[in-house]
Amino acid sequence: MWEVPKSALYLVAGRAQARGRPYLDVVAAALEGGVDVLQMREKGGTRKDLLELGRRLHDLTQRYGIPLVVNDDPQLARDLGAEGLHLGQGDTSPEAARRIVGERVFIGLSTHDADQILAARGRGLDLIGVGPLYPTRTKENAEAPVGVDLLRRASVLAPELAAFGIGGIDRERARLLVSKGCRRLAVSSAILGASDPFEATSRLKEILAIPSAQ
Ligand code: TZP
Ligand code: MG
Repeated sequence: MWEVPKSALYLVAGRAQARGRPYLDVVAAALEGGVDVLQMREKGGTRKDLLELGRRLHDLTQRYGIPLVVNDDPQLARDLGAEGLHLGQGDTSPEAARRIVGERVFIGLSTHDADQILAARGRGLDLIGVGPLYPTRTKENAEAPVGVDLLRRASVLAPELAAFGIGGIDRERARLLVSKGCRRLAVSSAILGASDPFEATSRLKEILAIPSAQ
């Protein structure tokens, strides 16, 4: 099982976000820039198509020695031999997903308020996403922004779960989050939408390495 680093850059990646550029090249540039964990997040596609894409992404993540997380679909995670699975509040329950993927896969859950963070405890989960912290255009029908304080509170509400802030995080907001001691950040457009995804990733990693005042 992946041990989540105290400081980690989590890339949530979907083909729709590569702005017409070759998707795998964009992801490879991000991995070269230092992404610590990659999530495959596709909201459509046939089984065959998703398996093919997943295998390519898994080849890439293995080359860089980082985990691949599959969004929404425990069976796909299992078929790909992915290291992680990520669930939303409306997806398969963590317990049912655990029965499908087995013990060696880490499972994350999206949370949007304090009650959901508390309810995530004791369900065999390893990490949570907390957000959207800021407005985002990447997720369709995204919830209202939850604010940074909820991410900070997550470490008190559910200390055993690694909490990643997500949603609308750009370079400037990453700096702010790090200054508040938040070093597990998940981004999508800040990297995939950047004109130079390698540089965008490297800069975010530099920010995560800045010592915080607190
Ligand atoms: N869940 C909450 S916000 C979000 C997801 C998948 C999208 C994050 O993308 P971006 O581009 O970093 O706002
Ligand atoms: Mg989902």
